[in-house]
Amino acid sequence: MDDMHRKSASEHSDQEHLRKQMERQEEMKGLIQQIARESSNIDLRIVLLGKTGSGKSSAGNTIIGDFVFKSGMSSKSITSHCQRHLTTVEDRIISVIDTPGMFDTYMSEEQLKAEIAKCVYMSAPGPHVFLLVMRLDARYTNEEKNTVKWIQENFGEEATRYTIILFTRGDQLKGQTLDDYISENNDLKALVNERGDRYHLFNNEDMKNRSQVTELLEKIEKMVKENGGQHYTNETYRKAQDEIKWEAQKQRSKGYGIKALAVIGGATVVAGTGAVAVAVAGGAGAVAAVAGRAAATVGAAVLGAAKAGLKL
Ligand SMILES: Nc1nc2c(ncn2[C@@H]2O[C@H](COP(=O)(O)OP(=O)(O)O)[C@@H](O)[C@H]2O)c(=O)[nH]1
Ligand SMILES: [Mg+2]
Repeated sequence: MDDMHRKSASEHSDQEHLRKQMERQEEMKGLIQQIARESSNIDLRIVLLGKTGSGKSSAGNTIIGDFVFKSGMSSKSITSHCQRHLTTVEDRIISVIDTPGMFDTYMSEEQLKAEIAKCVYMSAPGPHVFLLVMRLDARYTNEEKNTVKWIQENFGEEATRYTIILFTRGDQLKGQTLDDYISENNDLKALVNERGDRYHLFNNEDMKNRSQVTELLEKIEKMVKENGGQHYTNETYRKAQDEIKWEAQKQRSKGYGIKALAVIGGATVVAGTGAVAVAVAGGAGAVAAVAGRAAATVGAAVLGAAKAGLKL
């Protein structure tokens, strides 16, 4: 390759890199806006972690009771991005976050960081539980041990208190009880002992069996109680939550702005203060998306409208 071609190839890859970065930023912005709209109503946040093929997506589907996450052995069905799905179980809104096997799929350092960040925003202000998903029939290999290590490295020792092991492939027990099975395997026994009774078994082939889900939710609830009713959090989560709160506030003020504009706009007969409010609200509606001061400005518009005798 001559110099000119080499230069143009490197410029192209720089541009490509920049384009990808911008795409990611846009995606994050959209995600934060969505989370800001929905997150205050969620009762329980569940994050599924584990190596590829352990049954995370299937377990997510079992919890939800529908095939919302792609699952399977083929490369096409491997989860490559974090995904979040909301569901209602017994009147409680549950947010289930499926993740790619972050420690075993090939991803660039940058992609991995972006995925973790996404997962953090999706489960902000912090998950109530990390479900560490493991195949019951897989030997507890170094890879599984690495999964445990990965959680601790990324979320700290503290995360252990919020982790429940979820074994999959319960259908392969063939009459044996889970406890018998575990007692025959020293590594598994050690892993489970570290976590008290915080483990559970799913048969994802039998999605209709809802009692396995109810029992898991009971175990999660018990653990949350033991953790003083708290969800997991750390500095990264706190920062994410601040950003989400800020976005929610922006959305609210934008909503007020639009509402004020609509109401006042339809009431132009109101003289004096009303007219001022139209001007301020109109401006604020547009500015709210970008300016921090928007809330105050919209506040003034709402106040103006109130003074003019309008109900927003
Ligand atoms: N027999 C059986 N197969 C399962 C069970 N859970 C998952 N699988 C299968 O294991 C494979 C990998 O599952 P998937 O949910 O995609 O794993 P993920 O990579 O961790 O998301 C799929 O072919 C599933 O059908 C289970 O409880 N029993
Ligand atoms: Mg998956």
